[in-house]
Amino acid sequence: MPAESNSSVDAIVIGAGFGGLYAVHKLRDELGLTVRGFDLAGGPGGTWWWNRYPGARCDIESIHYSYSFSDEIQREWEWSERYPAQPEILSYLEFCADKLDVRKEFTFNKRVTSTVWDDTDKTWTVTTEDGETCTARFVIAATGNVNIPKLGKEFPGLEEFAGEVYASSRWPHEGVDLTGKRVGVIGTGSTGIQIIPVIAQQAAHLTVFQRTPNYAVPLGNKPVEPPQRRWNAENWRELRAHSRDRLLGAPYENPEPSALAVDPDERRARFDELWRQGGFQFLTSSYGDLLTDERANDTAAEYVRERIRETVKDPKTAELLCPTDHPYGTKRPALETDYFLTYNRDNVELVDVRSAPIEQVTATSVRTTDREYELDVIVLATGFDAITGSLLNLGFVGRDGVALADRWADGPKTYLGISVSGFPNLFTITGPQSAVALYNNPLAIEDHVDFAAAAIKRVLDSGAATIETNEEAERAWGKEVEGILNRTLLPKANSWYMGANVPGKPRATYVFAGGAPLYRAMCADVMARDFAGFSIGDAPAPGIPPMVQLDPAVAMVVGAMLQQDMKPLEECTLEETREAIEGFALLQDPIPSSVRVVETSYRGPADERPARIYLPEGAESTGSLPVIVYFHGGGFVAGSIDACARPCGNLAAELGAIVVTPSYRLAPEAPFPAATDDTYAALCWVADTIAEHGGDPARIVVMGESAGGQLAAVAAQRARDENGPELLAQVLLYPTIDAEADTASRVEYAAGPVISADAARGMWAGYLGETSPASSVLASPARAESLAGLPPALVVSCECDPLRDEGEDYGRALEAAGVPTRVVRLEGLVHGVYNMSAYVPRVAEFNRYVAEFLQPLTSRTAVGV
Ligand code: N01
Repeated sequence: MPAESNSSVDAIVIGAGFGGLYAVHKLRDELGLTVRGFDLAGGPGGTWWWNRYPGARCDIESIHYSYSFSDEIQREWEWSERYPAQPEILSYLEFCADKLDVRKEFTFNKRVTSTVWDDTDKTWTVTTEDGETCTARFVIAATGNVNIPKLGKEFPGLEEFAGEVYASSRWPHEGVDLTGKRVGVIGTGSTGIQIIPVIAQQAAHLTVFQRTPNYAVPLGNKPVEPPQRRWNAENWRELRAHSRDRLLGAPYENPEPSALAVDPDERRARFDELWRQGGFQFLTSSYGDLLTDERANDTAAEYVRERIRETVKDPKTAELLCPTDHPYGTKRPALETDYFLTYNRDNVELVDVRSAPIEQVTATSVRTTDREYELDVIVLATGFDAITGSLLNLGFVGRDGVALADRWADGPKTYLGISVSGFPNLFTITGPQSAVALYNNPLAIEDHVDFAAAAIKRVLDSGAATIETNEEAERAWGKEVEGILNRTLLPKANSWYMGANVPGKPRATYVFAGGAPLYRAMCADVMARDFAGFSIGDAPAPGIPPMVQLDPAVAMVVGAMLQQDMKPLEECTLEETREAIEGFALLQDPIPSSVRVVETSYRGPADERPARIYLPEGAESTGSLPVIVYFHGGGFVAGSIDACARPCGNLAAELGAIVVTPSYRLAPEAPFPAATDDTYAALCWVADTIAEHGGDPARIVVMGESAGGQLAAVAAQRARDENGPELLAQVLLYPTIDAEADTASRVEYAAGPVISADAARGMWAGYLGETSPASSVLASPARAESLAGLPPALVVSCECDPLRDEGEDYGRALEAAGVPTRVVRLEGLVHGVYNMSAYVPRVAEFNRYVAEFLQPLTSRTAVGV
């Protein structure tokens, strides 16, 4: 299409890389919109059009680093190498552009200089450097994250240099002959690590100016042989299955949980194996705590350093190449081919510009504070004004004349990394605060374009003119993303992830570090709730969805669960459910060594049942300690005294109380009312015998978690009604109270996370069987004739829990009946979280509330009031 100087279309797409090409196809061919595209490059390819430096290559396997949306493209394109080089990726994108027939919508060699919103017409106007304008209702900014190069502004005198200066990302298309030349490369990031070995082979002499040494793991590149190519073409579906369910968006094997949980020999063998294999798997498939635990990270960091020392002959150079100032993986992990070996060449010299910084470039040299290096060529591999740079370069001015540069003066503010309040109908593909840095880009891009297209369709179908997020959603997202980032070690590096590589750029939250599956689940939750957090036209935005409200530590646990291919509980068999509930033990802090554990048993109505007593330090000698009888959760069909051992041990230590956990018969083998009969019998047994262990039978508290909370509530009622033990209090942690509860939280959090409303219903059905009445007070204690005279109650609920409201309602009903009651809701937490203490620091709040609640009760009784 010939470019018109003033045109109007439905949507403008800026950028013709993976994002822009797919966006034009999607909007034009699936939504039927008119679309124009602009790109400063001379053709399609995005970053792969610009980055033509020697050695430029992708470090995610070709089969994974490619589009997944088109069967035809997948079948027809054959990759020649495990990791594709730049020319091959560029050819691939040109092939895709032709296949999709999208080139004709793009105007190339066009620099967009401003993108301005008109709130009267509800349109954007894009203006290019040569004065052309184009208006459209929607703009898709698909400008990538690393395309505004720093270009040496930090080196005084660079413009005076009489030799040649090349920026890696602006490499001349015709190539550069460096034969016989003295070349200096500044920068040892991913680009430097690729370009240095190639230049070293050509140049007479190569000086590498290194400010920060970088970890690099072997790439392990090799050709894809013809039989494999044929197999790939036929089996790409299998090859790509699970990609989106893994941290990086590539189907790499899941890691072992912790580098610290295995012995050093086993760990070394694992690192050796992954080192030999090459690729990102060294990070993603070794140990799951490398990016969250510094001690775990040290094991990998030290391994890499050892390999550097082994490879580089000169010990001084080797030491200079060993990174020590940041944990492994906290800068974008680099992958190398002969990088460290290159320093064994006679024509290569490494200069440490951390200890002696570059102070001046002269006509013939680079001068550091301690020496001058004569050069013919300077190569800048110094990185980019990443993530926000390319967007700010488009001159965005939104509603009320507010410039994006001003809104983001302190760092980016976005919702999902795809939308900005005050900038309606704008979608930033893999924008700031999206999963950009840790998500295989072609797939991340497809997800974002699909999201944008769905949002546009929603607007068009509604007849409204705009879709726009708001500041509340941005704040919630910013808090979530920052919280997740701070749970990782990434802030420990001065990287482009942190905005720390460009002088003057604010250090802020630029990346979503929770990985692809969590990010996708959050976006899916937004979509499933009719674009929650977005206003469509003048309609008020639906509230922030649960996944975006999660406590960041919980979000990380949920993200890890999503990577395990775990079935939702409602789809599990009984055995799978039981296995899943026992698995929570992996998420718990160990029992403090001060707590003594006594294995015992009690006589239940049907059989002799195991029980466990946790004695805090000095219990037997002190005598007369308060006693907590704790019933485990598990939906009446799962759970055990093993699964709750660690929380109970900690409870005993933190409260200085004796904790007793009786086992009880599980449904469906032993249906209702077996569990309540057992637990009530256990309570009576404790009252009769606990004095032998130093417990005070006059100060017994019943407590339970989830279904155990229901059993505790029922036990309290039975103790009242059947002349049972006098209880000091009842503590109900997010209890399920009524099989047939019809509450708002069962609707709002119907899909969980962690437990869904359907899973809860399934467990109740398993407990009650076909015939038992849900209305029996032994099943639904809220239906008791009277709640008066029950022991004081503490109900702790979790905000993002389908069962939240029934527990809170029960608490309010107790209070109305005159029972001293406290109801506490923990924001951002989920069902089952009491069992995640090793990963969720806020679990400590539960025991703090319990201690606070029980303290006056226990001390009053102790003094005989
Ligand atoms: O840029 P970088 P990059 N004085 O910012 C140094 C993608 N990519 O182009 O660490 C002296 O990582 C700087 O030193 P320091 C990939 O996402 C992918 O290498 O700031 N030195 C650092 O060593 C990657 O992360 C692929 O102390 C200065 C280097 O320059 C992203 O692009 C290949 C300096 C910059 O490293 C960017 O990588 C290539 C100064 N004033 C790139 N300023 C693959 O797919 C900067 N440096 C394989």
